[in-house]
Amino acid sequence: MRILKLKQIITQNCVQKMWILVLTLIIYGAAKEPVNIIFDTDFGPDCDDAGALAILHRFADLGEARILAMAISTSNPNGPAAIDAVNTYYGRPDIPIGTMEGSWKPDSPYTSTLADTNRYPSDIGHRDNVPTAVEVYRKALEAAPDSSVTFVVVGFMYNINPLINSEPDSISPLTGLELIKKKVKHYVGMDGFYPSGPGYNWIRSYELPKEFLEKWPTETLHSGQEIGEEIRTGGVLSGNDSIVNVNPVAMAYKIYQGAGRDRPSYDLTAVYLAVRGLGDSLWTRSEEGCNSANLNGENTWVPGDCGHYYIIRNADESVVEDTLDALMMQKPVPDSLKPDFNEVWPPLGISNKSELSYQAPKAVRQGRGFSLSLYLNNDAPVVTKIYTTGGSLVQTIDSGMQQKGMLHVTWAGTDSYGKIVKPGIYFIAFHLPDGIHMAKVSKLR
Ligand SMILES: [Ca+2]
Ligand SMILES: [Ca+2]
Repeated sequence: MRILKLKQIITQNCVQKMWILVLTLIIYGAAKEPVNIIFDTDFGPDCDDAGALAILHRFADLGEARILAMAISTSNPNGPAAIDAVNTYYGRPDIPIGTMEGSWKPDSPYTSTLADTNRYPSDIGHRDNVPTAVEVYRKALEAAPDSSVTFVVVGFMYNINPLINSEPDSISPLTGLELIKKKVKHYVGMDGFYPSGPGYNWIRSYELPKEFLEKWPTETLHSGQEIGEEIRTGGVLSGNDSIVNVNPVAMAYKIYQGAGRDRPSYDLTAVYLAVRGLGDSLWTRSEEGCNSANLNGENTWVPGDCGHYYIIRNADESVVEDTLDALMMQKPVPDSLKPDFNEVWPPLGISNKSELSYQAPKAVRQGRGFSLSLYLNNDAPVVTKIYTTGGSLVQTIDSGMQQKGMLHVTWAGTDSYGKIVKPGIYFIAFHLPDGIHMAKVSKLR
């Protein structure tokens, strides 16, 4: 997947009018139903949580994820505000944020800088202003469609066990465990060490992982400490001061690890897997097993029928690093071009093309329409369909069988009756054998 923002401002004094066109093109590799995400993070003791949050927003910008809520599993007084600063940077300032109850690891080298509103906008302030994680999660689960939520946990277990054990309240007549059974589809954790050993997040959660593994009712996927350790990312983001000055994630990496220096990608892998799953060739998973933990938080995985799986890396580490860095490096998509999940979408296929195998398309203004160039990795029949934002089909262009290489598709900016369409946003869907690749074109007058 790749984003290409192409801003062409073309001023033309001609007989009729002056046109200024701003074209923004987003190519999606995976135009499928977005994954509903609840993100639980210890944001502060390491900077990879910030990188993971950046990737989550990037997936939301691509229409692959819908972020329901998040909470912090430490008592860091600036933690919620630092998270809000990242959410605000990405244009999602109102995502509900909760905090753990009690006291645990209140310090961080970077959260006070991110929470400084003179540097990065946010509107939360001290952690005393935010609700508990349990309240935020119960509300988010209650509002979500049944069996639709993926829980991503990349920190300690100080919010998850309290959620499991929560009692019915004014938010829901269900217990926490009943709510999870009803609403959660999947659990992805960056937690232990696989197949067995001590993983930092779990040994610092002491007795809680044991209870969690005994009670949690859905299938679980575990990205162990050994997975993220080998994958180093973030340096490309923090090495550029013009990025650091506006992007709080880049600042977190700069303060924590030093400008231009990579950090292991523990939490990034969990977010990546939660949204994209195992569809691409980067990872595979273990056979089904039973994961258990002792009272020190050390886990042991053995083959069995408990629905617990752990991750095994398939691709070379440099491929995974480039994929994650590419996601982190993308700028936020402007509000006007964010995916609108209320839109009626045409049925879309699924593509699992990797981020890097896809070559960026080009768009150039041509008369009142557009010439779109797309690189084909193989010979393929190509049908291009243009939709309104409401999902109505505007025009179908059948290009027939095309040879491998650069393909040029011209859309004259007309509907199927030859009538010029109004300025506005249009979706262009390239139907290829490996899926449907979406482009979004914005034409402003
Ligand atoms: Ca906010
Ligand atoms: Ca973490």
